[in-house]
Amino acid sequence: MFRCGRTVFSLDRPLVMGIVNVTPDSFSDGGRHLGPHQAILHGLSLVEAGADILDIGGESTRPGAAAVSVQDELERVLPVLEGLRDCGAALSLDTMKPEVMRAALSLGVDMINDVRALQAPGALEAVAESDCGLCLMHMQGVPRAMQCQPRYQDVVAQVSAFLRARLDVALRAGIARERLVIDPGFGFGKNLEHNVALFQALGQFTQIAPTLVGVSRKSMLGLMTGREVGERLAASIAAALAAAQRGAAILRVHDVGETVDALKIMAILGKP
Ligand code: 7PM
Repeated sequence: MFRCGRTVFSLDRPLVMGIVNVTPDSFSDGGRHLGPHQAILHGLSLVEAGADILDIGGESTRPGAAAVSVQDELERVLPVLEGLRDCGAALSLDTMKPEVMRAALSLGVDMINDVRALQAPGALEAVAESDCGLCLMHMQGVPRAMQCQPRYQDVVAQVSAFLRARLDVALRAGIARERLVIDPGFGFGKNLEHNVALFQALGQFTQIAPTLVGVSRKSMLGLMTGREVGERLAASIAAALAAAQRGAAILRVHDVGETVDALKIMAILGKP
């Protein structure tokens, strides 16, 4: 079960989280969703396509990205949250800033997706009093430099130890277990070998907590297929299905309609 603000998901099938970028520098969308109006329309189209959750991000966490101020992030994101509040999907906000979390929660956001796993001072306190769902993600380093020389002794052991520790901290802060999902953070301070090892170990992560997987259009798929970012749809669908087969609870994707169709086929034809 996943308690996520206004919605309680049973997790009897993988949920599809559609990505709504409000950043002008988003690599995957080439800035197409610049501005609240465009982002709202895009979000509505993803709901129409079958998204269970919309993940709205106003601060780019991409490798090499520059930091965004609290004020800029709020200006980008709040109008989009307001415009999508009653869209029919749960609303997630992709942020690492406690001030942004608080403002979004007071607007009724259902979930906080934090690539820093609530390590920012004040982040735990900002979410503890609410009933929002939370995604705790692993990242090595900071977005600006994380892809420089990622190194691990044992990537699966280290990432799972980190996520267990953050889960414990959240539980001790009074956050109910049913509100928490974990995420190995594909591409966040990991090379291809690390990403593949983590993916193949998804079964271990799902034993810790419901697991979110975000690999849509990522460079790991580019490295495996030789495709540029605009040509990674088939690879993204295949990766989403592989994640679902390994027990992922939530699939974070750009191409919602295609992923929903693929999951429908797998639910019937892929039965053991
Ligand atoms: C450039 C590189 C732009 C990477 C955007 C990205 C995840 C996430 C992102 C993820 C969770 C993207 C990423 N990825 N949040 N936010 N898990 N929880 O492809 O894998 O959208 S940003």
